[in-house]
Amino acid sequence: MSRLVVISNRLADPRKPAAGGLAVALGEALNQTGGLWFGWSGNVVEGGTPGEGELHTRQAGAVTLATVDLCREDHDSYYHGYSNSVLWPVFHYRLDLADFNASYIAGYRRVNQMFARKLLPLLREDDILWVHDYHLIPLAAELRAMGCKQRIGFFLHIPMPPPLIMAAIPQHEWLMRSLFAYDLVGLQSEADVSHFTRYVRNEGSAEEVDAQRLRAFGGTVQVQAFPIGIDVDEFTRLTHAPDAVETYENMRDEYSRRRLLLGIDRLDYSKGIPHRVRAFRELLDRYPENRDSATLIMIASPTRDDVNAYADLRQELEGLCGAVNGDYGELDWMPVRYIHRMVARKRVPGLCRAAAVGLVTPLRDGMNLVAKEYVVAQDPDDPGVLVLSRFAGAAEQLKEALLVNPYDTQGMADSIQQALQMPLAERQARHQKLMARLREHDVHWWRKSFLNALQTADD
Ligand code: ADQ
Repeated sequence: MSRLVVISNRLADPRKPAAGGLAVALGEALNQTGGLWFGWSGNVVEGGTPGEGELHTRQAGAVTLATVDLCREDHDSYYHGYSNSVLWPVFHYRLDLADFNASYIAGYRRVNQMFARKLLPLLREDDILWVHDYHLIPLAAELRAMGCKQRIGFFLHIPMPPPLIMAAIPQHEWLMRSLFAYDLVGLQSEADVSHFTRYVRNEGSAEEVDAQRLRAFGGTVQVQAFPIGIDVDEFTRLTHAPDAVETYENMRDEYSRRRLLLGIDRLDYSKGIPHRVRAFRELLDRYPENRDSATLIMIASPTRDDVNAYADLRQELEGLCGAVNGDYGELDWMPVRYIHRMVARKRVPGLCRAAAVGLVTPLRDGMNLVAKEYVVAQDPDDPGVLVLSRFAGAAEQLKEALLVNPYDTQGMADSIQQALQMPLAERQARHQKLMARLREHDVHWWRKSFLNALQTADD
């Protein structure tokens, strides 16, 4: 069996459950093959030399973790700059929030080149490489330029935008051409695959070699959707573990007279959090029977606080929540509880299980794992209802959720009301179908199908 080498911007110790399902799933494959995980150490060195960074290696069981430091200039242009102020907003269709500062691209290229240079001597001839996410799009091209012949796959965790939106990035052609240095490009959904295909047909005069392979920009690449799943068994175990049960019971007792609606996200503008509060306000307005009862709990963890768009979002959200509480609240009922914090992973299933409605309403999302976690945490005998944005990648799979358009405040309020009123038999039937699909396409299925496709790509 080939050794697996995973490359991602950040690493997690796969032995620690707090690392989350993805790290554990990748860790499992890395463990089986005595693999290598490579990425940024998380250290930022003040005054260091651009394009240079110290390499650190350590063992985590059978897995070698190799990480590189970044100097301040590289960190600011590669990570904050090109990755999170150009690629993240544009790939989420937010051209209005993109900052096309011309200096960022040099840092992005420099760090990808440095990663390639540091990684190359660590590689063995029959390794198989799996690169993750938008920070590292040109990594394979850099490795190939240095003579790397191993199979390399890429998985994009965020959406692939439609061609005309992609074209707003000054370096769009270079980015897309870079993807042709991979043997396999994995995307989250069929919609993403169709955006990719349309782009290369229009801009790269692509020819279809077969159903999954495209020839363009002087290369051939296999492109497929691999919707990422969660570790259903592990999340079920977590749901029945003492911390989650305690959280569930506390919530149930504390809110015994209320119906709970829950949102858990990183506080990111792609997640549609203010839109959710507006729809909740509309619910209280249009369906007054929910007053003094429906309570929206929103847990939004801090993320990239030093980027302006995030500070604006926080302010907007605080204003909206305050206004709903001020206008509708009673002495003994606060309609919205907004908590700007991360909750411990082991408590997440308990929160999900206590909520009659799970609100997952991103404006755009590659997949959205919270939607899947909410479903798995439910009591099959009395499950809650998932209200899911049609713009989340997960909507392609989770058809039995109530699919909503987060821009349509009234429509979303109506769907939340439908969820709150849904009869038990319908909730059970929908939940069963959703669970069957989540089990079939869990994170292990995702990892295995990607790696099988990579192993056989181009044969
Ligand atoms: P994210 O944008 O981070 O991931 P998501 O898929 O929702 O989004 O995963 C978030 C994870 O963090 C979930 O496991 C969730 O439980 C946890 N989490 C989020 N907020 C939390 C909070 N406040 N407290 C505790 N835990 C919290 C990117 C893409 C997604 C894609 C994933 C995986 O943006 O579209 O689904 O990668 O590919």
